[in-house]
Amino acid sequence: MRLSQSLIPTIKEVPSEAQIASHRLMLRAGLVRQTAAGIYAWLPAGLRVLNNIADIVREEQDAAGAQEVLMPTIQPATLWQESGRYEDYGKEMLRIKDRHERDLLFGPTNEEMITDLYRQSVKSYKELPQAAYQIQWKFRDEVRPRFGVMRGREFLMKDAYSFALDYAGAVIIYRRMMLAYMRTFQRLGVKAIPMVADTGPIGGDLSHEFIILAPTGESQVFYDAAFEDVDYGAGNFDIDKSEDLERFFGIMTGNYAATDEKHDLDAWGKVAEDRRREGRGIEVGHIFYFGTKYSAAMNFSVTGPDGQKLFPEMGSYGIGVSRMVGALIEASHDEAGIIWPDSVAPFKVGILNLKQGDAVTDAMAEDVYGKLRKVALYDDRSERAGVKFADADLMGHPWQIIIGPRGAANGMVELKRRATGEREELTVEAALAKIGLIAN
Ligand code: 5CA
Repeated sequence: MRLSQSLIPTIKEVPSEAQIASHRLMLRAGLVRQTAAGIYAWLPAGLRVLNNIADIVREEQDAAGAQEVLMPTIQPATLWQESGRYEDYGKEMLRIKDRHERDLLFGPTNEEMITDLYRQSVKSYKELPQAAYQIQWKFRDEVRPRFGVMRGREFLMKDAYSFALDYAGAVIIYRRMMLAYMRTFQRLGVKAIPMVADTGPIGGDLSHEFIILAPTGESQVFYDAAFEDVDYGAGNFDIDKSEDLERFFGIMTGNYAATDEKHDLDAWGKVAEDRRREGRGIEVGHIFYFGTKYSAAMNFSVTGPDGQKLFPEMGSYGIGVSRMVGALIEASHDEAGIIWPDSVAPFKVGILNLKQGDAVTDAMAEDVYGKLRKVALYDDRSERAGVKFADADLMGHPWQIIIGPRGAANGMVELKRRATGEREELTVEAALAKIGLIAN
């Protein structure tokens, strides 16, 4: 994209309404704009990040055997009356009436709807186990939306739901999902730790939340060093082998990890001193096993092998996709701006034309842009070099190709790596080869 013709409104001033780094940087880098309290519009650069995260989440959900669906954001109240949650959910639920005075709501989560969809079509034990997921907007009328997209009212969630025939089957899916989550976070370039959690309004008796480590996170976390060097990749764990899942789950649950609310000093004291780690973290995911809570309440049963009636054992699994954008920034930024992990960056490369209007510089910059059209943001504005340097650092492109008149005259560009600040002078070909984009 050409920055001169893009809706990427960077700002130099620090927005006064933003209390945390990621909120400030998302506004300053032109990723989002607030349209009402806790409700945000995603501008082109922000949307690219959101989509990149969603793509990684999707690939790992597919690999875990879940199938993608898309349910509506608006739900009939009758479904929630069946489960008994319509009254329980309280003021966080946005309730709507249509022109026929029918009660609707903007979904805060989808346990009831997915149970209804399965109830309509799945009748036999032979069709289970199954898992389905969607990446869809949710609305929760939070009393105090804050920290930008981290605690919004409208937010994008990946929510998955599973149906198994018995407890043992449900546990296998729960573990697969946990492994899929750890793989997702690894690919997103962040360290995440699963912790035993309360189940809240979703209910159930087994639950973990996933905290990613970020120095500015909202909760204090205590964990064993064992979490630091696990490789969650397919080379280490086969997601389709139950013995691998068991080994994985053993590492995740056999080592100490807790947020400050659940911190247990006795148990912590038993962790070897050189293995104790402390930090700050942000909750980005939450998974639940709740047995037959919804299937029984909503009368969804299948016929078992002996003709008996079985209520499927269910679980649900959430990742805050839009919160993840803020959380990644909390985990990876400096004084100058965002430092995107390569896997989610909106643009892999920023091309900085330091002398817009100079024939030789323009020609070279246009040539480089021509080669990198899909992955680059070309700063072709008639701005001072200083403004372009500052904005490129603010926007956090992993690589910058800096093109000035002196270098251009000799066929050279400067290549800068955002994360380390390293710069070197190279030919265009060498720069592209180094970034790994020569084939694009
Ligand atoms: N039904 C379950 C799992 S599908 C569920 O709703 N779980 S949840 O309430 O824990 O939400 C899942 C994830 O959504 C959270 O871990 C968090 O990352 C994200 N989330 C929840 N509330 C908000 C919010 N107000 N703003 C942004 N993200 C949120």
